[in-house]
Amino acid sequence: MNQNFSSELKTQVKKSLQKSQIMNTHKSFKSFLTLILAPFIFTLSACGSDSNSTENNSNNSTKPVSRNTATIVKTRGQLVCGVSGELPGFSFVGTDGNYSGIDVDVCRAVAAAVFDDPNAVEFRNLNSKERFTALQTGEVDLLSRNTSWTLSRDTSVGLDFAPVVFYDGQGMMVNKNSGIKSLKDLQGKAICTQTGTTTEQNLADQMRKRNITYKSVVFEDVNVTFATYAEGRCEGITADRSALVSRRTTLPKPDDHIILDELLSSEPLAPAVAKGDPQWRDTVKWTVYALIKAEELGINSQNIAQFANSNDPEIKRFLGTEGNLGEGLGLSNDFAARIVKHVGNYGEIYDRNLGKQTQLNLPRNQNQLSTNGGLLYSPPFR
Ligand SMILES: N[C@@H](CCC(=O)N[C@@H](CS)C(=O)NCC(=O)O)C(=O)O
Repeated sequence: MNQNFSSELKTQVKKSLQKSQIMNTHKSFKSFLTLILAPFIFTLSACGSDSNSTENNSNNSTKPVSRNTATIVKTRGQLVCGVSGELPGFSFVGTDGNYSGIDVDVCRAVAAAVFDDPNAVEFRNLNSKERFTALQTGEVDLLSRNTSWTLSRDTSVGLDFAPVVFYDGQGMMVNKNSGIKSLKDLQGKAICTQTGTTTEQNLADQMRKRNITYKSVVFEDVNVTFATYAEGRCEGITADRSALVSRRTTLPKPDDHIILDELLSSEPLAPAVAKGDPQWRDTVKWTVYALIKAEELGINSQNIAQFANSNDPEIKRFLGTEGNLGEGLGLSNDFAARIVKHVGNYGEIYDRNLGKQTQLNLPRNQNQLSTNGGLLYSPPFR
């Protein structure tokens, strides 16, 4: 399915910029000021911005929650899933209000496991800065939003991560005609990025390491960040490579922009839940593993019915026709079958959102199964 995101994004960017100009709320007034003052608020320093101040939106004493999200979700009859909504291929809301993307499909897979209904999900758009608080306060049950697994997020920020759904790395995008070929060519130049991300921190680290002075231009709103770059007010823009590829499709002339070969970091993107809720953590964890295991076993949404009478013990356990693996998670024993039936296996999800037939056309590389040379691998279903 070939998707054209750019016209929908243009409308959203316009709305975002208009919102900044309306100034009828404190937040939009802040955005307005940020936009207007953008050229003046940058940090000019080899150390970049004060990286730790924006990463952990929460304070350092985040306590594990004591809630039973599985029960809350079941009682509500719906999963509330935090996504970005602004990244084609990962999580994107079209003008028709429909969500799509690999992160969105992870939410749907959890709903399929719990309710046998992939549509029992309410999506909430969260920007980089607000995402962790939304999880900690219980505003969302699950964060499935291009979020990098890091030590501090796993400890002081109070998250528990499910397995990685996309192995990524940070990249830098520049205009093809700028003559910029590597990070060192960005000496003294302005670089746009979004606050509350590992991106902001990695940029500071990498430039400091190379002794490169640059102007850090940071925004809370992804649309403003990319619009500022598109207007030529930043010579470079940095984000996860997948995000750069995704958002490049929304720029007025995507082919005018190139992503430099240099990689600034490793960014393992994984769903997360609030720490202190082991049953819910296991539910999300084994939902992701079910997607991977199904691909390992060659089971997909189209052929799953043919496996109903399989006499392979591993397949029987996986599909729940034998044993009681679901019970340990508080789920039906056919939870994995529900996931595959409704949402597909990992490969199907990847292909439909990021694969060759999409505008992103991201090669699977590290996101192949380990048997094909990648990093994806499921522990045994036994
Ligand atoms: N993976 C990095 C970066 C994630 C991130 O939030 N990237 C921005 C830049 S593209 C984004 O997705 N923004 C979308 C939004 O705010 O809705 C992290 O976890 O900190």
